[in-house]
Amino acid sequence: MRDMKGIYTALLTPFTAEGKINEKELEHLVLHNLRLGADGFYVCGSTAEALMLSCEERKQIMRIVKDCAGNANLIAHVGSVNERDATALARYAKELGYHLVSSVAPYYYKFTSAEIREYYVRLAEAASLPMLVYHIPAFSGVAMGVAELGAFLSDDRFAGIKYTSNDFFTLEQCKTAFPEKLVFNGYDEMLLSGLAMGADGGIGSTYNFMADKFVRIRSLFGAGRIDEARRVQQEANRIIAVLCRIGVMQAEKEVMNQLGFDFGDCLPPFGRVSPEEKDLIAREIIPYITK
Ligand code: MN9
Repeated sequence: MRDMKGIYTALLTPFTAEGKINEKELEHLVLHNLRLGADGFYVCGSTAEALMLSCEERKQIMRIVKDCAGNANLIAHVGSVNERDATALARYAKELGYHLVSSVAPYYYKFTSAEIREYYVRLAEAASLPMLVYHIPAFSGVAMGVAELGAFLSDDRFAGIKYTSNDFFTLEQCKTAFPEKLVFNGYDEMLLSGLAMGADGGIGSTYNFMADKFVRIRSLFGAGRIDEARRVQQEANRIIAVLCRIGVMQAEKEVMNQLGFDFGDCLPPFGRVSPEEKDLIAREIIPYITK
């Protein structure tokens, strides 16, 4: 079985001025992240604005990344409250040769636990790929505890969880009960905490431009050099605190633009970054990033 542990960049989506996916810049981003040491890519997740894209656009992104990612580990987020789209995307991920599929829980309508479970099982079966449950209660509004997450982990069709929550007790309980399953930490600012409680790696949006810091945190942690790992986490967190003040995804795109990429803006209804915020990024973030 392929080793899927590690540091995964949740890729941003660069757009042209006309609002089309900028293929060239997406390739550039993937290659840049391979240079920074990322082990793999989480494709079409929240960070990619995927829930605001059409099925065709999501397929286009999946294709571009597959074509330039070499031997990196690839996870396709296929989730949608439109299960027919999610199913088509899951099949497409398999066809392209992705290693895992992932999905946010179906949201908005307050589906029951049984409905959510059946959604996941149908998707995993449609893809014939192991499923990584994307647990992000703050965004999805779907709360899942040890019982619900454990029900997935005990099933062979499920590879593990992308765990975007700061409830590290639940993370630990899941990993301890199912040590052979993958658990990825989802909040970049708490990677070290997640690793300490048993996570196998992380998937994050700020990795787009500082994957090297997270690779370093993971390897220092693995070597038992906790004080040094914490210092790198502190460096990353100084940057993340600024992103949070501005709006994480809009600010991340501006960081890419200031690094010389051409990422455009987030899609509306996301707002634009103001001139003052651009200055803040230039002063407080850019000097601390590997070019
Ligand atoms: O999944 C990302 N989550 C969201 C990962 O974007 C909702 C994180 O990388 C956060 O953006 C990051 C900043 O809070 O930790």
